Amino acid sequence: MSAEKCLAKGSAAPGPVPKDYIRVYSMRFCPFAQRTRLVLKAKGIKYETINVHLKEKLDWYLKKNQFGLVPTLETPAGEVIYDSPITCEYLDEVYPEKKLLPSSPFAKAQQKMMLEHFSKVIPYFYKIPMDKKKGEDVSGLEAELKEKFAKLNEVGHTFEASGSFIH
Ligand SMILES: N[C@@H](CCC(=O)N[C@@H](CS)C(=O)NCC(=O)O)C(=O)O
Repeated sequence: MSAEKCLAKGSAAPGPVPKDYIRVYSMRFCPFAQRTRLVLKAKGIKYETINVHLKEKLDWYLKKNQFGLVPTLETPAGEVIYDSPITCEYLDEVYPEKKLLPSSPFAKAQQKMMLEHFSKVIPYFYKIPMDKKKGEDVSGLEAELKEKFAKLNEVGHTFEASGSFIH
C-alpha cells in the first residue's frame, strides 16, 4: 500500500492503522525516511505510506510527532516511533525474521558508528544541488563530501578487518 500524494494543511487525519500493517509518515525525497522504507522493504513488512507536507505542518501530525519530522512510524495500537535509526532498530526487533542488525554487541556498535559517520554525509546531498541551483561555487563542498566518503570507506575497511562487522 502506498500513497504518493502528500497531505497538506487542512487534510484530515488518517484513521487507525489497519491490523497487520504498519504506517510510515514520510516525504518522497527524504533520505532519512528512505532508511525506514528500505528496512520495511528488505524485511517484507506490510506497510502503508502517508506523505505529509513538511513546510505547512499538519496539526494532527504534530500531535503524533511534536518535532514534525519524518520518518515516523505508527502501529495499529497507536504507538508512535520516530527518528530514522530508531525506527530501523524498532522494525528489526519487532519483525525478527531476516535480521538486519548483528546479534553481537560489538558488531552492532560498529554498525551504529558507521551510521553516525554516514549521517554526516547526508546534508551534502541537499546543500550541493541547492547551492548549484543558486549558481554558487560548490567545488569546496564537493571536495569535503569526497573526503568524508573516503574516511567512511577507511572506517568500513578497519571494521571489516576486525572480523566482526559482517555477520
Ligand atoms: N534525525 C532525523 C532527521 C529527520 C529529518 O530531518 N527529516 C526531514 C525531511 S528529510 C524533515 O522532516 N524536515 C522537516 C523539518 O525540518 O521541519 C531522522 O533521522 O529521522
